Amino acid sequence: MMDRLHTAFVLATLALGVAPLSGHADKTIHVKLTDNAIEPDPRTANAGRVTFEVNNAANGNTEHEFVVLRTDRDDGHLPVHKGQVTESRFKKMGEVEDLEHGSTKRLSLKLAPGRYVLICNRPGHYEMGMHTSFVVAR
Ligand SMILES: [Cu+2]
Repeated sequence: MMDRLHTAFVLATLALGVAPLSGHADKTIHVKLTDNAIEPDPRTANAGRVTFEVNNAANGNTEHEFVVLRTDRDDGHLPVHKGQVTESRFKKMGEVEDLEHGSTKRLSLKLAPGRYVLICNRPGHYEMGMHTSFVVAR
């Protein structure tokens, strides 16, 4: 009896492993950093594991970074001190730093439903427009 249950369990697990679970698959968001913008594609994801693939596509030779904050605030109205968003005021989900010109880095996060903002917090870059909103649905 136990053997049959165990076999059924193993078979079910194997079936799950090969089935195209599009609704549950990891979601990759392609993020383009430019000199004055952050452009995620797409701009939303379902809750769960979300992988941001961040590319520094800016023209200049400037290094950029990518920070994910959890907040209901408008991405254009975050508190700024000396050219940098005050990250300590928010729940920081994760970041990738030191993105050289042309390079790509990945950031994989487990995100709950809600509103987030994506910023580059190199001094002055937020104020130059490197921010956008990101929504995680159920
Ligand atoms: Cu930047």
